[in-house]
Amino acid sequence: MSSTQPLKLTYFGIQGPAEAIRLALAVSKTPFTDELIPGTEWKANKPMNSPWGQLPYLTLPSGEVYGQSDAILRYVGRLTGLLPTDIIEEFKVNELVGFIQQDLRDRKVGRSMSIKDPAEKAAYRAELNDDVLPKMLDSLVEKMDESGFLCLGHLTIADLCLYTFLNWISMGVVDGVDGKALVLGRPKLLGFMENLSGLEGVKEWNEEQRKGKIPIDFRA
Ligand SMILES: N[C@@H](CCC(=O)N[C@@H](CS)C(=O)NCC(=O)O)C(=O)O
Repeated sequence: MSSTQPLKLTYFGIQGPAEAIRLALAVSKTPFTDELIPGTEWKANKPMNSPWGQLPYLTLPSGEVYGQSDAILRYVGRLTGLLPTDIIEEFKVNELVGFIQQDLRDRKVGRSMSIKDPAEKAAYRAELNDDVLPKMLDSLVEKMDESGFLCLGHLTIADLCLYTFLNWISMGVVDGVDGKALVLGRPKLLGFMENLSGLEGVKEWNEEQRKGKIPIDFRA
């Protein structure tokens, strides 16, 4: 790849852990190629250029390739100003990113994806929906300020993580979890989603880039 080419993010044609990265690039108007790999192509050709045998991965203009979604998100966050350079501000953002990505997305909702037994899965999801997620989301809401963002009074990668997580659980793809109700029942969270959805770059990305390709909005 020549140095005149933009960043290239390679992932499946779903939101997953790539969507916060895509949004960070989109809202900051950083040119990038959004390479969407069909599952069949991945199965036939993996690991392609992936350094960890997984998607997503990011190809830099220099041709260097890096994986791991959180590392890519933080790199892109720094590149776009959505991850502050001040060490304490960065700490605040990363603390929220950890809670959203590791605890909410991976340890709680993500873990339920691998439960094979239908009864066990239904019971786990019911507890998730009725008890675990409400408590975790309430603890997040308590920490939010009045700015409409999670912290620092402006958009950061933590906001994009929460926005994409809440969109995901609101799409009806996680059976037993009513993400829409969890958002609609919390005015501050609803305000957050309205704020994020209305940001010029997010709106543009959702309307223009995603139309008909990937479901994008918690109300859809
Ligand atoms: N820790 C990795 C996990 C990536 C991951 O689990 N990728 C999945 C898709 S979300 C994948 O590549 N699955 C296909 C495969 O493993 O062959 C990251 O955050 O980037």
